Amino acid sequence: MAETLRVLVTGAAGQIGYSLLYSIANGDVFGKDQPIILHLLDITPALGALGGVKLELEDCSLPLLRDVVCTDQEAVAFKDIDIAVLVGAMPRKEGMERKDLLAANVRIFKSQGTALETHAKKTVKVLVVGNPANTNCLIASKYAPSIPAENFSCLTRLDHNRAKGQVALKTGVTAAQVRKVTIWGNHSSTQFPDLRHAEVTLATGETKSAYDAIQDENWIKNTFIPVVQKRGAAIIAARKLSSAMSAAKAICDHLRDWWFGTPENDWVSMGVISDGSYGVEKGLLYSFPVKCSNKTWTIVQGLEINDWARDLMNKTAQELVEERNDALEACNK
Ligand code: NAX
Repeated sequence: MAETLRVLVTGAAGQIGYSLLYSIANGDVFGKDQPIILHLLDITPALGALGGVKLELEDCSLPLLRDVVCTDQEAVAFKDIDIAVLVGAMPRKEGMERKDLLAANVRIFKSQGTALETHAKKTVKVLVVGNPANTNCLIASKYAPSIPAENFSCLTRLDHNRAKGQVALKTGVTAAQVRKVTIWGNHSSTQFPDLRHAEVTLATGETKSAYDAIQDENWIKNTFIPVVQKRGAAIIAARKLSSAMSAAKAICDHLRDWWFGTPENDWVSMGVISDGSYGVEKGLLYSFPVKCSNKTWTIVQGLEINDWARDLMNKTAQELVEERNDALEACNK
């Protein structure tokens, strides 16, 4: 059996935490022979609910789960962890602007970046989910300078999965038959869900480009893109709560692919530190198409970018530059 992994989930008493913890503890993410110790962090008023989550985890009778540490102390939560899933944040409510969220969350991620630096293993892999995810991730990384920036990523896999789901519905196939979709940029409504390199294997067994399979460029530009961009808001409007089940599934997909690698003929979207690829400012935390192997991601290179795509990629980059600048200003206050 492998050495026990210490996996931290913050905001563990929240709705994403509730949907996520079973899958991690059940071996659905790091493998069925990987023992796990869960570190669950939440704020003090949520400790009662968190205790209830621990009781339920015990009642799941999971063979891989070795211990569950519940705490409101970062020093305990971040101690010797191998994986950090930073979910805890103030969630976006109906009508709330992302900017309102920024200042409140910068404080949280500055503190948690510092806790990573001080207490976590230097090999820790960090996935930031709490919004604004890209910028929170950048801030956490900034305050953990001895941990490689490549060990930080933010979740755009939910957007990626949403894009696959929409194409699958449109073309009458399953999501598994849709490959190579890309989410560029920010996990926000400026993101660019890109089908220009995507492929669909039709029911006949024939593989076509997504554009040829869909045969409706107008739908791609005027329905598909806004639907994916605004899906989070549509779910809040319908549920009066933000996505949780699909978010938890996307977190598992992101972590599993980072850990075990992406399939040969596909890629995934992850928010990662830009190395300047595709003209995206170096150091920006931007969602790219990536392939993973040996627990390392690499940005897919050589995709053709036309003027239309460039414009959309720049727009979302610009929003990230503004968020970053506002966040850095808030850090110094
Ligand atoms: P909930 O409000 O249900 O849960 C958040 C939990 O975080 C609460 O238990 C709260 O007490 C805790 N928390 C707050 N501050 C904390 C801190 N400083 N340390 C530890 N815990 C803290 O929200 P939920 O629906 O679970 O969403 C969590 C976050 O995920 C939100 O920021 C949300 O916007 C974000 N999302 C990000 C997505 C992505 O794709 N990147 C998609 C889903 C989701 O909307």
